[in-house]
Amino acid sequence: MKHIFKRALALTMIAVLFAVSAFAAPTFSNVAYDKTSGNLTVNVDGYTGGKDATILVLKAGVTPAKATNNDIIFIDQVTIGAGETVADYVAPIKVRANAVGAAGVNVWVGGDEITTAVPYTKAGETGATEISLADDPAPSEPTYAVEFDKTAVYKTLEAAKGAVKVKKTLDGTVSYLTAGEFTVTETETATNVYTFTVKVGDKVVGTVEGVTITPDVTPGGKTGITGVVRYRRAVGNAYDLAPGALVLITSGKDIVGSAVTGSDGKFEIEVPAGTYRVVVRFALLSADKVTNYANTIITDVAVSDSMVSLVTEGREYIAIEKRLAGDANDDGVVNSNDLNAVKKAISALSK
Ligand SMILES: [Ca+2]
Repeated sequence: MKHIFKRALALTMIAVLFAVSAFAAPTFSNVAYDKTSGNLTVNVDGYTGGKDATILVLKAGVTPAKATNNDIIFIDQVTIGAGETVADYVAPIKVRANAVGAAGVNVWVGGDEITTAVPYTKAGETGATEISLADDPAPSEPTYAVEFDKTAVYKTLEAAKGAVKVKKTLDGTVSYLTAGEFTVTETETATNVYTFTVKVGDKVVGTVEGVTITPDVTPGGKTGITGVVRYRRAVGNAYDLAPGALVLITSGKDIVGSAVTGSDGKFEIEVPAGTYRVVVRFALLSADKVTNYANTIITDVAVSDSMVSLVTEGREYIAIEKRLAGDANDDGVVNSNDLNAVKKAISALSK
């Protein structure tokens, strides 16, 4: 049979419930308090079927022998079913605990097989374990500190952003966040100078001002075309440095840049980003002759954010080829245009 004791009767019942002779004490298999529902779940195992089992929930620190009416939060008795060994309780203790001002409770069990009330003791503890009814304390808020070495040289923005560290301090424990645990966004305040904003989630945890990037190629610096010009020797397939070659950079019909190669065959012409045609003209000079070479024309040369080192396809320099017999218009190829040019010249002469 099951008894639900009114508190008015409880005090007198306690003495009775816990005063019977018994066998080996059953053990707690589960004690759990759900703060949301206010229910305390208690499962006790090891009873004998047909015996009565009792639960007593008291204000923390109070023993059954010393309990007063206001110390009793919950009391119940169940009869263990035939062949069963378990007593299960769900005790709605929240309202009563609030009413008597209990911030925590102890759970005691008794019954036919327990001579003296047995408290619930958490593994590893001694005595009655208090079950706190209070809400969990608010978790400690970590603090963050952004660290960045401004004395180091950063060649790229990404390298600088990757050097940002975020130190986390939580309850006195210091650790560093991993790269995925924070974000770094940048604002460019001057050329190659940035302010970093560091966030953990949506929260700004720090900024770093005056982050300077020192790239190998200075953005905003020179853009254009550079190269070394070589001409094919009269005999064989070797190419010699071509000094005094005229290099023209054209955009459409306009010449946008020009240079003459030095004795090392090099030239460097600054032009803004764009796509260009490069025309290289060369004449080999000796003490008593001038030998014209064919024009080298390289089209669709793209310049974006740096100096483009221009070469003839398959070579490490710009090749100047011999002038072809029959190349009347000096464009490096012999075709019907040359024939027409010659015809036109002859025609003009004959008039
Ligand atoms: Ca031609």
